[in-house]
Amino acid sequence: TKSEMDDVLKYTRKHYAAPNNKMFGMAKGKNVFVIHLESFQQFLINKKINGKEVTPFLNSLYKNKSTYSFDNFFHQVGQGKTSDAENMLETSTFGLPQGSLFTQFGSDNIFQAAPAILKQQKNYSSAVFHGNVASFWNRNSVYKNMGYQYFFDSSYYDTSGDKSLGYGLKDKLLFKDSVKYLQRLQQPFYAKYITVTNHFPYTLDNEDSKFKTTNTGDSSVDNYFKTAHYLDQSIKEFYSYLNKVGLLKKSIIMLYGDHYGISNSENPNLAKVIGKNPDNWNDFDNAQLQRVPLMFNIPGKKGGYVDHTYGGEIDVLPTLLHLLGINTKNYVQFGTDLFSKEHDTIVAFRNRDWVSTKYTSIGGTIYSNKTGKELQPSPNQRRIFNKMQARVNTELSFSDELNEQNLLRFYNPSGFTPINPSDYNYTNGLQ
Ligand code: GP9
Ligand code: MN
Repeated sequence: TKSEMDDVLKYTRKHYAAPNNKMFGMAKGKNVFVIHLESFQQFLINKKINGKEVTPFLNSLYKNKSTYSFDNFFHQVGQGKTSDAENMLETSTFGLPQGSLFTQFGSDNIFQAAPAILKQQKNYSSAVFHGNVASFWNRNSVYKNMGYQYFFDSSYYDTSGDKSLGYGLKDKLLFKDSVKYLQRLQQPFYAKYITVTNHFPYTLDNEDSKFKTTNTGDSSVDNYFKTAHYLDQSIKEFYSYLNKVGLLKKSIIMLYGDHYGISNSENPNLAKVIGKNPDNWNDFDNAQLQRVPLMFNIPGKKGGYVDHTYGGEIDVLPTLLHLLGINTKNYVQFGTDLFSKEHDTIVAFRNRDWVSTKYTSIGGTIYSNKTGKELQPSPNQRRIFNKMQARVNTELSFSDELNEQNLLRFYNPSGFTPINPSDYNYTNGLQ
């Protein structure tokens, strides 16, 4: 109902974090590339195997002065995996406690999503490039409701023979074969690339990755480094194209890992490779491995650095919009700008566990981030942790209420026109 919507609004307005003046508008008017690094975890960054960097190109971006990188950034997906990550990044609302929001509500819900906001505020065009079929995760419906103008799914590329693997067109080919569509997008544009090759079970033809990997005996772990290396090369090739045609300096490129690639049950096999002890491996160790990269690369800028702020996928949209010089106050968003002094540093996982700057809470057990050891909280500490837990619960429940009841139909901020999905017909895209 309308009054439920009002309660959500009361919460998000109070939780809102004002932009940081130093960062607001830094990428104003630029094209936006969102590069979705499939199953890519933070430990890959700067990792060497047999003396060789796994992802040399991303490493160079990570530490480049033109990049704002985060090293305490966590994925927050649930069962909707990639689609949950997409939902958080496009709408700054959480995925669902069970299942995928894209699948369950994506066809009918009203969204205040990035493509619509960018179109209406700054006349951006928008497109998704992805090597899998359009119906996967119900994307063909969801994207229309989000206001995506174009969706270049696998039907737009030659995916025959060994050009594609499990989840679709190989990444190098996706980047390469997309440019004929990209070239024709009206600028400024918001273009999202969803890669697929670095996806479980991490199979790849030998000629595609010559990377000499680990020998742990766990085939996921060993092959993960090979496909991650391939993904890195594909980004490098795309960058060299963007540079050649002059798009690079007119753009902000945001790169992020959507979720873990190595599951909790395999983490002990990974432990030694990343310099950790596999004995007594526990829930705290698993939680720490849910870090994924987030980088805002703004070619031409010089103030970039590695930011240690704690945050998660829910925080990306307000951060990006503020970089583009767009106010977010009127939208319903659960995340807060990572650069804001008022940023909320408690990172909620979908199951209500959480990580904060000093403590990690798993199933009600509190660990110290510094020692990795379980805490025996004093009554006073207990009160503080209970409060933090309550904040996490509130945030998740309001997001669920909003999405499960499609409450945005009761709230139309000024300057926002709800999307009419029938305005979009991807089968007649730019083909
Ligand atoms: C496929 C892809 C994979 O289109 O995006 O999704 P995931 O299995 O990671 O959720
Ligand atoms: Mn994924």
